[in-house]
Amino acid sequence: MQPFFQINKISEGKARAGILTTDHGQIQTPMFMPVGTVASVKTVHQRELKDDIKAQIILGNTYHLLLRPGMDIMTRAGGLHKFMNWELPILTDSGGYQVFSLAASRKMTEEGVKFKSHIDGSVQFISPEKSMEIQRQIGADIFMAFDECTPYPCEYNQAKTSMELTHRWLKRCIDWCAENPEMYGHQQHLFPIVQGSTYADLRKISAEVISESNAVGNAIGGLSVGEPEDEMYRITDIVTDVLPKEKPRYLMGVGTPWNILESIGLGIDMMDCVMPTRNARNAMLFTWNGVMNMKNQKWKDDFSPLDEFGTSYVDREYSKAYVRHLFVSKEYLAKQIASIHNLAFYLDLVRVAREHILAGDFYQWKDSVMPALRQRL
Ligand code: PRF
Repeated sequence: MQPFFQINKISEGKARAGILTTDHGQIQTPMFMPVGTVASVKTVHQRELKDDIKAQIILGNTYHLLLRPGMDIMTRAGGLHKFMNWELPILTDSGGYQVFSLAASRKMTEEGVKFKSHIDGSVQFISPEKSMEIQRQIGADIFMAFDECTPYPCEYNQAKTSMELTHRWLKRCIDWCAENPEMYGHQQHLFPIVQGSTYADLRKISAEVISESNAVGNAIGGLSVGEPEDEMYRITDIVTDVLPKEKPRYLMGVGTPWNILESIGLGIDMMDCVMPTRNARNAMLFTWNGVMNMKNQKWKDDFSPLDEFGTSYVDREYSKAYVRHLFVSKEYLAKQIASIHNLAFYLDLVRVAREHILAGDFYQWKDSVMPALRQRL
């Protein structure tokens, strides 16, 4: 039987290329995971995601799916794979992070988080056990422990108290999972989450506690929440030094194309972010040559392909002038084309990174492409 994670190559530094195996298929790492919060990657069809963008796994959110459509519909549909007709792997986030960023009001106790729905104001409650139950009902291949993500900046004592709560919640998550079987006949893998804000000692402790839980993969939370990029890299480096080398490491909610390459260089295998889709809807396109604002006047009569180095059909079939016109005219198609482009670019970015890890020249290659990626076009 295939192991859950197999490393093909560790480069001269910390970057690794591997293969993750789930019951819904394999994922080549390093991997970027498009975010499909409410059972939809905004503006992009499942068919395009799979065949054109070549996404190997997508993300769903416990918080959103609990509020709508709710777990009665979800379980009657037979889980999220069937509900949205996506037969490849799915990862779900546990809900806590979204409660803190979206709910109308919330109150946290040792037991869990009580909050008001941002949709209809109804009072809801998520505990570690409840989060596990919902994620079982969604049926994700990989699901996340229920954690608390500290804001930035965060006082040391608050970061420590919060991290300890996350560790106690992890134990409750593991206990619940041990007593409650999977629902749909495929395996579901729990990833615990390292917290500890920007404090090196807390991060080391958290990475040790999380490693001791002996999960098949581990995640790093609490980063990309407003801290300077150097801080994010410093903490990621500290944590990947502690987390077991033979298991996949998932950096949650990261990031820009350059964040992605730096994180891969620090030993990260999986990432997700709303940036490629959210920024696409705001006319921001990422390319190997830099960042384009498609509303800019300068594209008005530029009839060259949207992205001459892009891998998606939209890059070849539409011109910059046309896509600018669609944005200026507030056409839905603008958002769709831009989202397909950005996701295809992110997937291409990690695919090429993987090739360079395998070829043994990842760091040299990364340093050579970095300046162009960050450029404003
Ligand atoms: N925890 C969880 N989900 C997350 C985060 C976290 O800390 C982040 C932080 N960037 C994004 N998504 N559960």
